[in-house]
Amino acid sequence: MVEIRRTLCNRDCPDACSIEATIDGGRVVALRGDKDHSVTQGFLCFRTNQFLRSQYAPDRLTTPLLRREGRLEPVSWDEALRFIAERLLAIRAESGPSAILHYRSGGTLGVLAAQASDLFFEQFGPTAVKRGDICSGAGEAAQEADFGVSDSSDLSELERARHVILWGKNVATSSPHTIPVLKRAKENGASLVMIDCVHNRSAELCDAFVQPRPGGDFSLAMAVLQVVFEKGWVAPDAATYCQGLAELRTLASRNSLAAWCRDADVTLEAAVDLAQRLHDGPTTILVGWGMARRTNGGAIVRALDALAAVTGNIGIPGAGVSFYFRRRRAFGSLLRGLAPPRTICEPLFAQELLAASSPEIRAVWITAGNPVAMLPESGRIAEALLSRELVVVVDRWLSDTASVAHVVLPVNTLLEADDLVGAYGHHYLGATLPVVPSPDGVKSDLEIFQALAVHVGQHEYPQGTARELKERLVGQGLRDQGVTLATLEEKAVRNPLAAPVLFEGRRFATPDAKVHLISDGPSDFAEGDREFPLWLLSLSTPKSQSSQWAKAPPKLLDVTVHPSAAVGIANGGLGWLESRVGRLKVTVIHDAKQRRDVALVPKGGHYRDGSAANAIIAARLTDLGEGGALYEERVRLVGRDA
Ligand SMILES: Nc1nc2c(c(=O)[nH]1)N[C@H]1C(S)=C(S)[C@@H](COP(=O)(O)OP(=O)(O)OC[C@H]3O[C@@H](n4cnc5c(=O)[nH]c(N)nc54)[C@H](O)[C@@H]3O)O[C@H]1N2
Ligand SMILES: Nc1nc2c(c(=O)[nH]1)N[C@H]1C(S)=C(S)[C@@H](COP(=O)(O)OP(=O)(O)OC[C@H]3O[C@@H](n4cnc5c(=O)[nH]c(N)nc54)[C@H](O)[C@@H]3O)O[C@H]1N2
Ligand SMILES: [Mo]
Repeated sequence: MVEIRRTLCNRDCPDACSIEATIDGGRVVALRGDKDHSVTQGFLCFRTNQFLRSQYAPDRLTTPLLRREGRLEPVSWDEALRFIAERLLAIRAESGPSAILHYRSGGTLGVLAAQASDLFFEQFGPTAVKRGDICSGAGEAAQEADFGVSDSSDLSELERARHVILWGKNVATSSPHTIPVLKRAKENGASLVMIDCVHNRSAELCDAFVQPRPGGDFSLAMAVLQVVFEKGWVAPDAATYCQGLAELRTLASRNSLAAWCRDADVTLEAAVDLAQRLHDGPTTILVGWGMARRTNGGAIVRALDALAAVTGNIGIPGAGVSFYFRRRRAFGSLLRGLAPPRTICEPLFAQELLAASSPEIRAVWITAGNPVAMLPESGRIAEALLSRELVVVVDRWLSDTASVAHVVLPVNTLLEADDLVGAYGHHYLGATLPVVPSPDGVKSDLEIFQALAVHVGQHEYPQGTARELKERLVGQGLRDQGVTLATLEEKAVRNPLAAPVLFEGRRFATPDAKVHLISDGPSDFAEGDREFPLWLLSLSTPKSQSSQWAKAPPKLLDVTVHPSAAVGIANGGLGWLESRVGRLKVTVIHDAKQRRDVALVPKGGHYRDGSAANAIIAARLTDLGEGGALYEERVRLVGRDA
């Protein structure tokens, strides 16, 4: 019998789509976007359209693996869990819980899966956990400093904008469900501008395109601010809701307009044009996550916040500066919130893990993440993990990280998840419901910890069903608004706790309710690097979700450069991409629309294939929020025979 079942996508993506799965004879045979979900609008992205390949991949793990004499071999759950329990208990007894690190990343945005894992390690210790955020650390910290909170108005508010600026944000790849909203905004008369150091497919949607140098956005924003101040385009009441206006003006006057523009590598006209747009009417700046992954990423986002605030583009319909949607705040917590005894900075994972002493970190539990491929200095991460006594990885496939584990535990997929999700690109919340049961031998994150809790004698760990725990996670705030678990299971619901227009009345979440404008910034202009002249940008590709590829990942990394930066290597030819950290063999693609100082590669290549960009990227921090400055590496191309 053919049946349609609905669930939400739990991938690390802003869109959190509602999926309609067609089930035939107990097997999912087709996936489609839900027409009734106001953001999904009946279509799915390429990688989720292709997800059945992963769901039914021949190499999907359906039994725990245990390393014996160097090789990972299938074992029973009982044996795997007994092995883990014995070691975790011994390590805790001998060295204390800070010798155990729990690392969780974004494999699922399910609130229950995340808390099931966090709760186990809070109760078991609390143990060491990660600190900072490889993905969005700088941007979130920037917005928290400025506004007290990082959140957004409704996505549909874009339809009321006069101008929308995609600032370092590639909606065509990373949040395709924003595109229909942008198209409606255009129909309503809005103009779209893209500011990106890369020419990408989102440019096709836009009326204007500015292509600054990587990281030149701070200087560009200062140039625009200078124009705004000089033309008297500061909102008349800005002083009533902004703190630090005079200091901001001094900062923007630190250099001449020409000098700021030269550093950003944009024309003066481009800066004036942006200032005019911000003055012209409600303008929303959509700030991409990628742009903040640089050493001055926090200052850049703070400068964009300031631009929006002083021009009055905040707290009114159609305006704002959107970086993130607070996807978790409607949900409750199963945790007590105990402080961890130790933290390991995520972007500096290898170096902090290796340096930790008294006690050393002896065991690492990795869930919903593939740090060997996705964190910088892949080689050192593999080395750091290989030198631990116990590494457990919970995943559905043998990722680069699972390959170096002592134990691998097979977990369910997004089509089998029983959870709750919010989105970081809109305000809809909903429940995921298994459209098919997990294959025999596979457990959910919750079931894994429930079983392990029994083995280690952690009696306080909740042993109820997923549904019972989901009931607990639907917070009182939601229930007061009439939203229950049953409502969320029925269909995705707009979070009633989120205001349609953020900061309406221009009251902010800072202690004095004002915007705290940036008053200082990076003082150095970018310097060229003669030896390594290209900035390496490792960017999202439609073909994968980070290291999870819809089809087999490329064995050789494709690097896209301007023809004049190809050092004589023909289009389609082979070469080496070298950084100060290492080198990778690559296929060179020419693209005359790109800047001459960038090298573009897809993120998420596999370390074991020699296609992980992170193998040649050094671990560096952003200026704020302990984010990863992943896009700061300088590289060079060299010919094949070099
Ligand atoms: N298909 C697909 N979609 C994804 C993902 C995926 O792996 N694949 N990943 C998901 C994840 S984890 C996240 S965090 C989100 C966001 O995913 P991100 O990959 O962060 O995407 P964007 O926000 O579009 O930001 C990237 C854009 O910033 C630009 N950029 C980089 N540096 C600079 C700069 O210095 N200046 C300017 N002006 N632009 C710059 C890049 O050229 C690019 O267009 O998307 C999610 N969506
Ligand atoms: N060079 C470079 N590096 C980057 C980036 C970049 O742009 N350039 N982007 C960064 C960004 S934005 C991010 S968010 C990180 C992402 O880094 P990761 O979160 O490590 O990314 P994934 O490769 O998607 O790894 C998630 C893993 O979780 C597994 N998984 C899926 N569902 C479940 C589940 O229900 N339970 C469990 N336990 N596991 C599950 C998947 O199979 C996958 O192996 O990478 C960062 N790294
Ligand atoms: Mo991310």
